[in-house]
Amino acid sequence: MPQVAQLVAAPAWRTVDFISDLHLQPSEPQTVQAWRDYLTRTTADATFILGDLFEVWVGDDALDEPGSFEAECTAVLHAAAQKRPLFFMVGNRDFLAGKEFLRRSGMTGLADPTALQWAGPRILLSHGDALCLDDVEYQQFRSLSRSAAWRQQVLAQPLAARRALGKSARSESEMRKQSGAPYADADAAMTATWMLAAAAPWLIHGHTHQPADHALGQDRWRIVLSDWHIDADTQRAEVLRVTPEGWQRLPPELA
Ligand SMILES: [Mn+2]
Repeated sequence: MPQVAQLVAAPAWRTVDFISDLHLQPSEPQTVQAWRDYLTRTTADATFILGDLFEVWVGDDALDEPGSFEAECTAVLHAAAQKRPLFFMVGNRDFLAGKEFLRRSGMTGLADPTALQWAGPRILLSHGDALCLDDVEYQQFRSLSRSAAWRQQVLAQPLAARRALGKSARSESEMRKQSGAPYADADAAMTATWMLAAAAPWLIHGHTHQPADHALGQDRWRIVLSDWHIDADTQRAEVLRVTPEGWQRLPPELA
């Protein structure tokens, strides 16, 4: 069980949005545009981005490349963060996003998991990958890749080499997707352990691309965020909006 970080909401917050798994990449311009429009227009008091904002993040030094996709997206975030607080938790695709990215985007970084205390029920926030215990191979990679030594070793490689690495990792996962291998879901026992440890009746997470509201009994809920994939045939994108009255799933253009 990882340590649960704590975040106390500003008392004035009434409307809080949660998004994740946008997998932003230059080859999916409609998804990028919908995300940009949402951030520019939303009336939420705060927006939480719970991981896999980017399809891949190869290091914060990508921001120094003039006109890079990363720099462009970071400018969008920075503009949005002037209007309302933005929070960011890394996912399994963008876990190399670091302090410089946070500084330039104006976002506040969140540890995974973090418990949010606000006007409503306490909410545990996570990307969700750490809960998918059935994906044994991935869990091994996860513990390896989150070590300082691994990070250092990867970030010491030239940016071009890291971009190439990111590309091959992406095509590998694409092949796996097409092979029809079933996706792991959050482990029920581990989910219960986390929620109990955090004293949180709600868990909000992404990662699985299986958006749903799971009733866990006794008014406890596991609320799974949608991925954003507007360029695909199965167009989908969703903002989870939480108010003291409850939650709703909105198309981004209505949020
Ligand atoms: Mn993920």
